Amino acid sequence: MGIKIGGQIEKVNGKEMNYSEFEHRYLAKNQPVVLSGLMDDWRACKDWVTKQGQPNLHFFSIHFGISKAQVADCDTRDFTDQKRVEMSVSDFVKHWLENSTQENSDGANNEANGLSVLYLKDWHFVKEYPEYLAYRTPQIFCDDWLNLYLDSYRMHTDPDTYQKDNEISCSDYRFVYMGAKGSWTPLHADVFRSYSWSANVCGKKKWLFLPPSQHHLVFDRNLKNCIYNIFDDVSETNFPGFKKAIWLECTQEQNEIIFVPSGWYHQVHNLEDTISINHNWFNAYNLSWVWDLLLRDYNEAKEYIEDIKDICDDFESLCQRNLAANTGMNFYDFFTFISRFALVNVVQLFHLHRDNENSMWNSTSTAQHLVLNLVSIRKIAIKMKAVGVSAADCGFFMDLKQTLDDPKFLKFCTGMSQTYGMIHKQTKWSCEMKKALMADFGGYGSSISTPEDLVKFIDYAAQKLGSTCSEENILLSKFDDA
Ligand SMILES: O=C(O)CCC(=O)C(=O)O
Repeated sequence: MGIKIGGQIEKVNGKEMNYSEFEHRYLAKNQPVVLSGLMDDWRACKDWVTKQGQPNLHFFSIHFGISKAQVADCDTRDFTDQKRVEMSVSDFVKHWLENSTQENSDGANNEANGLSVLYLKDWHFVKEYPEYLAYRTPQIFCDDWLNLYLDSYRMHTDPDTYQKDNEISCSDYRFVYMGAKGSWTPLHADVFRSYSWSANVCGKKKWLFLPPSQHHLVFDRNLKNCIYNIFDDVSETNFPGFKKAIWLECTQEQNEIIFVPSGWYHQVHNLEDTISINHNWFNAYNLSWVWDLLLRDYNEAKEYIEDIKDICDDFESLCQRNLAANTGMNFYDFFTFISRFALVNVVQLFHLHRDNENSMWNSTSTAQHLVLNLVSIRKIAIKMKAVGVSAADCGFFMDLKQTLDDPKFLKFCTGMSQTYGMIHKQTKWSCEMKKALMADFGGYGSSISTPEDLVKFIDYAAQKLGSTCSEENILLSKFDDA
């Protein structure tokens, strides 16, 4: 039985789309879209593609051959994913070329010649080659809290389990994917329920999408196991809802970028030899989904080890450690993340206020964006408070003065300011702002270690800004709406 296709993903000219249009039509509505015209000046599109439009595999071997990356064997399942091994890029290219020579000479497909289809995935190319500048993230995808944060901080620091490997694998969520025709990615929703965008530098992909409202249809009765391959002969007994699922489909051509909304399940097939670049990210619009997922994973991790609770000295720490190992962050990491983001947004708002003499500063698109961010962080802090999260348990507290003095935080501020400067074409933050901010917050004696502290801090900042506005205080009124 085939799957039911309910429609195609919309395709639009990305050159005609500004940030605010993308935000309202796709980001806020969590809808997929394919965009053309956003890769015209990418170096990757020249260097990585031959004149005949094929992946320039020799270029990869010569320039990046020594890099190591994850390679999936598309013919071998390993739990919910494909079996993965680490391989050098040059060995991967060698395998690819051997495979294609064999196919050409005997006309046999890979199944017949016994060679696996390999798919190089999750290669942290930007981290490894920051000077090479293979591409520029399109402006509409720039409000990326995940990668911005990881440019200055680590998501999770656990001295017990710290490993060099971990450092690179959790360093960012900007990847290169390379695979021959026939390589594919099983059904999944993205890490942290993040958004992703994926750009086809070369080749063609087929995408199948299922909106979050239909998730339950690809899970078993206990909502534990998800279907691996929707084109398999899926058991109706195990997955009774599957036949009711209605999929959206898309064939993504070379030089097109697809926006994958938060929490949408998708399966992807390379219809030709393909190279793509993809980023995962989240921001104010899907932050609450990230928290919901973390909470669900925490409850699952806890349930899993419930029977050792009585003999365990510090059961809660163990749950948080398991959560970080399985999901990539735990409650404290996430709380640290949103606390630093709250401060960076407050810094930018105060800067905007001081930089703009006129009283209209608070109606600029930048101010509204920063307020939206703070409102969403505040909402999450309230949810975290209900669960009783306290980062003090893991030794984290954010002292305002110390944080503003920390070079990592200053790098974070600069990155944020550059990004928002680009999105809203606004002036950038300068380090001088730090002194001014200290004057504004000199009287704020408390540090932040609980969600309650964080809510108080955001409210304090809102009040302070509100007192400088002659008309209605936008910050406070947005919080009232929330
Ligand atoms: O291109 C692929 O094979 C998978 C990409 C993907 O799942 C994503 O970008 O979210």
